[in-house]
Amino acid sequence: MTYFDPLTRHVRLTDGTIPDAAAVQTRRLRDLEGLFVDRAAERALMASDPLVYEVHEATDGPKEDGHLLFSTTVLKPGRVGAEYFMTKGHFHARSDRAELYYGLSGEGMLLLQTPEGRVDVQPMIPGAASYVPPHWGHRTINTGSEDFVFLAVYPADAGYDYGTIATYGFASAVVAGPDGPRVIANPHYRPPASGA
Ligand code: PAN
Ligand code: ZN
Repeated sequence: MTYFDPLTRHVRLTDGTIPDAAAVQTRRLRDLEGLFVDRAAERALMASDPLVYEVHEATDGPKEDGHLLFSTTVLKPGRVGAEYFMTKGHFHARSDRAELYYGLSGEGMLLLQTPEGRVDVQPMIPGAASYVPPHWGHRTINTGSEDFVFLAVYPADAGYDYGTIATYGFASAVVAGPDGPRVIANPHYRPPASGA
């Protein structure tokens, strides 16, 4: 038997960075093209192509059944039209793999959706531990004015299916309303013909 060595990573609570991160993924507006409700506002902002979020991957452990991976997401504050900055959102490639999110700083929302288009929204603040059950697509949204940072822990073989969200979208979007964040219907959402 070969044993994987235990390890510890420091997650900086001040900014969500992991000094010994195995990798840092950067997502700019260009990487989210076509996902925001207000396409004209999206095009206008594309010229400056702002940083939307970073993913700090703690380890590069084996992407195998039985292992866990963990990372932080640092989601910047900002809006495209009235809609808040958000992650691309995905289903897991192995869609029966669950995940845990833990809010570290800032405030946001976790938007979840079944393949048939049933939506759920979980508010996330520091200390909120939110469960993403198997088969739910998930996206996070920064509804505050500072970085929204959370820790994610997930099976190493979960993988990513971005294509389903890119094709159909989420049925809901989160926009700034007069009294704070509002969840609205996404006019671009295309329900899968028979449940993806
Ligand atoms: C998270 C996400 C991270 C970035 O680690 O990957 O928040 O979001 P996108 O992957 O949708 O760009 C996770 O859910 N991992 O499974
Ligand atoms: Zn995930």
